[in-house]
Amino acid sequence: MTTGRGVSCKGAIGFIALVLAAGAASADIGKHTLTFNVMPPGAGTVSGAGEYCWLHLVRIEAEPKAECSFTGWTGDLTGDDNPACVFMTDNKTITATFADNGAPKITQCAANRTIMLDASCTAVMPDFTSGVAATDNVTPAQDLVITQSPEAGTPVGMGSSAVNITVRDAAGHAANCTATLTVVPPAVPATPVAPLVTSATVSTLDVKVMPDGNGSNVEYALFCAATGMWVQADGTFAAQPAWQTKEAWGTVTVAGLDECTAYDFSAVARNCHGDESAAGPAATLFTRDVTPPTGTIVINNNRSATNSYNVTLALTWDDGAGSGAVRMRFSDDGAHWTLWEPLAATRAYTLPAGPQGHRTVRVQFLDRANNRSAVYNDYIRLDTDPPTGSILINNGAMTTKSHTVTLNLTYADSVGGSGVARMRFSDDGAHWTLWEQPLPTRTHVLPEGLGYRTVRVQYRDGGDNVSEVYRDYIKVIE
Ligand SMILES: [Ca+2]
Ligand SMILES: [Ca+2]
Ligand SMILES: [Ca+2]
Repeated sequence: MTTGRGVSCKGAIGFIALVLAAGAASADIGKHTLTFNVMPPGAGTVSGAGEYCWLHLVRIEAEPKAECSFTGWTGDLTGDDNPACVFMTDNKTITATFADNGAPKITQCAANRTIMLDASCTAVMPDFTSGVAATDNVTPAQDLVITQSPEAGTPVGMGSSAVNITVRDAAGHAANCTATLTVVPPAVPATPVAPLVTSATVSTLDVKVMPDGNGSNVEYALFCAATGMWVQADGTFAAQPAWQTKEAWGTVTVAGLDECTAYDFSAVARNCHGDESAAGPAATLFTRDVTPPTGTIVINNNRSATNSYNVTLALTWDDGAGSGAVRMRFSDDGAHWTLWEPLAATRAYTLPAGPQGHRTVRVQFLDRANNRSAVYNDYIRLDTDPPTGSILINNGAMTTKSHTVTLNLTYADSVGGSGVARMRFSDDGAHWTLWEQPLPTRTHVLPEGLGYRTVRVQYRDGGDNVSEVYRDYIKVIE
């Protein structure tokens, strides 16, 4: 066998003579077609195809494409001579087979990509192959097989990782390139809106995390500035936050609260990566106030009696840490009350009409939560009648030699009166002693000189009613 472009077809002559001697059928004489197939398609070309006369000897030659080599003939010619001769005794179809020795060429590798962990902090490898462009000496671009490792859909964690791209031609030759996948944390959650705080009782409040646009995987913690602590899943407080999804929180009943106290709740959101939002605005609600206020009432600075229906009430009230007292009302009999009125520390009050005697004034206070205090009262004796009395000097003696005398005194107050509380004396009806304790007898020194001397007395009761002036006289002699 000879190879190379210098081959001739002379060696085939003897074979032709042999065919003639065999007496080929005359029907075989005429035009015959020589046809080539190329395997794999596009790996090379073959020269010599055409229509030839019977017994024509055709020189054929396979021309491999770049990075290809000729491997042999099949069909109506076998062997691997190249060039080769074909003796046209019939229509012939010959397949030239080439080897593809060239790897594909990647003209553009996949672009690097950055993806974000989703709300549940997972991510999968995206498809990098669609971004790859490659050519091959034989295999058409659309038939090149592009794969990646790790495969698309494989779970990936945070950080950067290499993605190996492989482009394979039909002959199995491969080219590689590398792209980088970077996985970053999920977005920091949006700042939550204020929670919904409802259903106040004396010691509990209901708190609900409200929708804020964050995904269902975002967790929340509930802070209470009033206590400086975090709400736990069971509604208690603790120093550390409890993280739960909105759904898991639902409506939590925060318990163990003080009565009538403001509690403010705000939410913080956290994603699966642990990134926390800013604290949202707070919502505040008071627990209920069920404790009534307390108070005091004093009539006329605690004097025991008065001679006037018009008195002054002094009032105090206290609702402790409660919602605060806001109203008061009054009653003379405990059955009929004035309208609720604004609080005042002092209030003019008119005692009920009627005979003199004790008057009781009752007060009640109201807090913002509508709790009524107990009834507090004070009483004072209304005394409108002045006392009565008498005076005798030295038991009614007509004369005396001494200027020092004894006054005999009687005094009384009317029924229901406050009683005689004071007395005073005067020698001239213009100048009086100070009011003093009443006693049945009292020593008195008459003005100097001889003659008639009159001593005057006045009595005063607990209601400051002053009696008329009672008097007696005596003659001072030598
Ligand atoms: Ca190739
Ligand atoms: Ca209260
Ligand atoms: Ca009186």
